[in-house]
Amino acid sequence: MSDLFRLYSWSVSLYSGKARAYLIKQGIAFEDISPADPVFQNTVQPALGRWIIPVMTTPDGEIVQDGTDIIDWFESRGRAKHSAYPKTPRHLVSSLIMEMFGGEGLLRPAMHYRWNFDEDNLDFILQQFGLFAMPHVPADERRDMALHAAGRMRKAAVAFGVTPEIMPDIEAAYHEILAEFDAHFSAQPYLLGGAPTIGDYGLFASLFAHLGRDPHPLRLMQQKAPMLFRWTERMRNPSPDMVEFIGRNESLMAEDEIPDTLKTLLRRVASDYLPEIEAMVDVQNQYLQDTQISEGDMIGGKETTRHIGFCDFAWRGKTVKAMVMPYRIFMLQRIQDAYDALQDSDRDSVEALLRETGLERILHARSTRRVERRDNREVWGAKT
Ligand SMILES: N[C@@H](CCC(=O)N[C@@H](CS)C(=O)NCC(=O)O)C(=O)O
Repeated sequence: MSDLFRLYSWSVSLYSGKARAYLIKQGIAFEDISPADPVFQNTVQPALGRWIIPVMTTPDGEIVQDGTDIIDWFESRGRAKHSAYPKTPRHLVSSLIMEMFGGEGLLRPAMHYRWNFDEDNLDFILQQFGLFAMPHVPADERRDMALHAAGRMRKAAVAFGVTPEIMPDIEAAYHEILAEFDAHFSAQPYLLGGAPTIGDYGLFASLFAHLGRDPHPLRLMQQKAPMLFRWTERMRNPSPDMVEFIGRNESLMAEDEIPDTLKTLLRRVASDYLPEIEAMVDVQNQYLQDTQISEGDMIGGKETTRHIGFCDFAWRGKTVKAMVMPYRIFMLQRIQDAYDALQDSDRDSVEALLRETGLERILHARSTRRVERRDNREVWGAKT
């Protein structure tokens, strides 16, 4: 048994980046292991009932799947150097909103810029998929197998709503998003000042493995948003890496301040992800009404089913169709739970921020049943 934490992950994997950045920034000793390792195949995967990364195993042999659960494993044991969860109300809620946006709301640009620019990306992606998935197979035999995995992911991109009709909008919106992040990271090293919080880790999911690492979007980011690119470097560096912010210390902004550049990013969540959240909640609530469910039932009936249907929503004057994944409601609940736990005066200050940024409805889009994670799986919780 290893005395280190082991992170089963790949550099090409979106959600792995979130967990890895946390381990790096917290100075936790760990080793990256490929899920092609026999221990993963023989022990970890059977325990989880599905092939999924990232997975962490602890020195005691505990298995923890999910980027957020890996982070919370350390947080709940008081083992974080800089807790990912801010102590003040607006910081906490806005950081959780950006966690959700990074992991779920930016999936369309992430998938589009990975899978629809073959001329720039495909050779690299297939080489990398082959390298990480099949390190034991000779390099010249990996490409065909990698093509098979690529075919699955292209289908997933469509299920996330990346269709030819809306590709021009995905690109136009992403160019705006790049400018907004660049403005923020020109003024702040991290989302809330001098240290990363849960929002930084969530954003790092899509903004690194896909949008900050695949050749086409990497070049775009370097050209259009060099300070965002710098943040992707900073998030992989064990040091605070704030060389351009002379004199900045490692604390969050004082007095629960939300700078204008972050308000702009919150407005972006309101325009680009809130319509989808509301549509997902509606479809999920209808599903819950139509389906016999008991508390503790596994969502989708088995580990490998992660969606319960499709939703339609309006975005930039078009209709987008996307999968409804209860995990996304789990991320939404984290925001709502944080708000619900606040005292009245703190709720007022959060509500004022959400009103100002067009996000107040995020508190009202609620599932009629909780989505919980138990034993590394998503299950239905209690009625709300
Ligand atoms: N909610 C999970 C999502 C993990 C996830 O979707 N991982 C992808 C790789 S980035 C995966 O393993 N997909 C399995 C598959 O494609 O079959 C987390 O945050 O860890």
